[in-house]
Amino acid sequence: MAKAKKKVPARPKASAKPETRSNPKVSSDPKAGAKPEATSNPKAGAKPAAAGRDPAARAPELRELLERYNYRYHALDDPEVPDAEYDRLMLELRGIEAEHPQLVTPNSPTQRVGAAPVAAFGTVRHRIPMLSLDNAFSEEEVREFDRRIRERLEQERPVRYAAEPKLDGLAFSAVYENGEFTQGATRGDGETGEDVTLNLKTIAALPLKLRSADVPPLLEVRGEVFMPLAGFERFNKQALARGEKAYVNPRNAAAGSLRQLDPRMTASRPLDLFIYGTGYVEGGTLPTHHAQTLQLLRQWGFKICPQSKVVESIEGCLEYYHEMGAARSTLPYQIDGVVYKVDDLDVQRHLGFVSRAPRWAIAHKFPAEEALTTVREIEFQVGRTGALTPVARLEPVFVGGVTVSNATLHNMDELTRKDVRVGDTVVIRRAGDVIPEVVRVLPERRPVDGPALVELPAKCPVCGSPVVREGDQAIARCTGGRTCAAQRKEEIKHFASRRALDIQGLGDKLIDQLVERDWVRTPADLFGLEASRLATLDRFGEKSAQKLEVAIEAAKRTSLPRFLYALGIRDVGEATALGLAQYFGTVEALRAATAEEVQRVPDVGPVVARNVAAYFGDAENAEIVDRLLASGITWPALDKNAASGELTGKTFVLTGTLASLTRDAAQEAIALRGGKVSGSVSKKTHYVVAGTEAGSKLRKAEELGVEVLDEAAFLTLLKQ
Ligand code: IWH
Repeated sequence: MAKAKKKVPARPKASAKPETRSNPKVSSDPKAGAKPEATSNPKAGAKPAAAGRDPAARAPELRELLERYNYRYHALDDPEVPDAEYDRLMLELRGIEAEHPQLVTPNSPTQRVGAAPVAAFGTVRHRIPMLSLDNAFSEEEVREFDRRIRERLEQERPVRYAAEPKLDGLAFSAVYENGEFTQGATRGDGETGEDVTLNLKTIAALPLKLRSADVPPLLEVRGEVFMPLAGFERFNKQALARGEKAYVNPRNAAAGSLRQLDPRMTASRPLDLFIYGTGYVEGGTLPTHHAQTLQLLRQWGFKICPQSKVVESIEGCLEYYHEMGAARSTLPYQIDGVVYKVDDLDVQRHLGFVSRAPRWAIAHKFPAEEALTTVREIEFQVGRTGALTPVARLEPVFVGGVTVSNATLHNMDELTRKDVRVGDTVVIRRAGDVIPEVVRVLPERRPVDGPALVELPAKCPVCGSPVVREGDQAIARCTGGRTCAAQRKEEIKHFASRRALDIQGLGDKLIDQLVERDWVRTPADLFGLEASRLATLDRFGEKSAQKLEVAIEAAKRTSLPRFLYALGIRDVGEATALGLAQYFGTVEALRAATAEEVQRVPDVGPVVARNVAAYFGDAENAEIVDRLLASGITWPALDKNAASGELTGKTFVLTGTLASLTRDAAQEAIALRGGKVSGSVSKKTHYVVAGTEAGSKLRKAEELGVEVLDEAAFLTLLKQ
């Protein structure tokens, strides 16, 4: 999975004005910063400027260092020196070049700042046309693609593919002559593109000089320029603040930024790029397979997408599609699908092209995440804590792979800001498993004489209790508490949910019925339900009733953190529940604690502490907790093994499948001992726990020399 990239929003130009500079996190990144040897390296030179040194000798030395650090930072994602050191060397080189203009070289790292504007772009004829890919929108289409290939090859055995994400950006070509970047172009119509050499030069991820003496004398690479999401959001915010227009999506932002006539404008945009292949090449020899070529390009200095991967068959492609689909929302950039390419380049050549697309590659698109529909109604939903959420009831629309008929409007402030009204045509977004939301209204499609904006109801639409909005908070709440059926239902849904008591088979519809019949008023009532009674529910047989009774019984064995989380105390999420459990060790100790005492728990602030104390201080809650405990809910005592914190400060990355425990259970076990689980492997990772079918994370761990634990070793570590 993708890492939450620490430097995605980076303004990597060392020349950039300070206010446009990167996320300050970057500079404080201990990975980059905690390397004292980097600054004591005599070559890197802790000395101020090159006083007394021969500038003609110092300049190339500085360029080499800067190129190397730039490569480590961008292409390898593994900075060697702190940003400040990089900046210092850049300033030194800039100083020398200002004093001795004859020493400036066209591809000096200082030359990325952006040249003078041009009147128009020249055109570049691509020596090999830049084609587009065929799209597949379903598994069947992908299997059909593979079947056609094997038919043409008269081959039964599976085809090996190179798979990679399809970035939502702009395709470009970059030509290197004798290892020096000489020309860059957009794809254009595929035959000719625009000469954007000076603009591409401002993108720090593009090497200006390749890091090997034996690159082909003429080498064209191709890739995608894109604007990472963090940079896109930041840029749009700044544009709006200046009274300028925001870009509608990262793709347009990348295209608009690369096609600026003033390269200094391009330089000021947070662009990034990946190289995904070669174009025209003269001299030298390249590997026989696509994935090998990418590895070589990375060694030469190019930035290759870290998610690219080789799979052994079309099944592997489909698995990759699902993996990337799941990772999509966590990636630092927008992707609209994945691409599969036959890995063997001879086979690619043999397969050739049909009209304008290769037979050996296909783009497998993700379902569109945005769609247009109309608002039928706007209603208010009441949540577990009484919060009223405005919800748009929609003309059903297929988006993000499912049919959506409701979308959240979050709260009154959002509703007012977006000005969503009944009858409006709206953009709906459903990204991954996130609740669908109304993104915006198309004002030009608003019906004349449509209704006014809905107002916050004064009374709860479910129970009629007064609705209050505390202070200037965005959230309005029903004051009914457990007298409100909606709050009762939601409390029980939360209690039974997967990350709480995880009562198998107790779904939302069933809970609605149980509450409506008043068989269940509070979570404690769940443990008095008998199969004979459950069997009389709508669409519920003897068998499912039996099963549910067993599941409810089984859910009594839990852990203290889960139990505390399940209670649904306001603002107590899983992390807080864990902290409370570790600090107090028993529910009795926690119940007896005052707000001041609760606040001593790490990361618990005064508001949460007050909520916790207030929860247990409430007579009805106290009775519920008593009844829950009396019904036999238990958890292993938090002895030394469980909450001893022996993994404090240790970071784990989980990859692959473990046979004896789920990912959640592994994560819980680590957290209970004070460790942390992270999504991506870096030098800071202490252990990578590798189950079966571990993929790129395992490779990365091996590359970085991070300790890898198999399942047995991991379990041993937990038992220590
Ligand atoms: C001040 N960066 O582009 C400043 N650490 O080796 C300078 C440089 C950078 C930032 C801020 C974010 C980014 C860092 C390195 C190399 C290239 C580069 C580095």
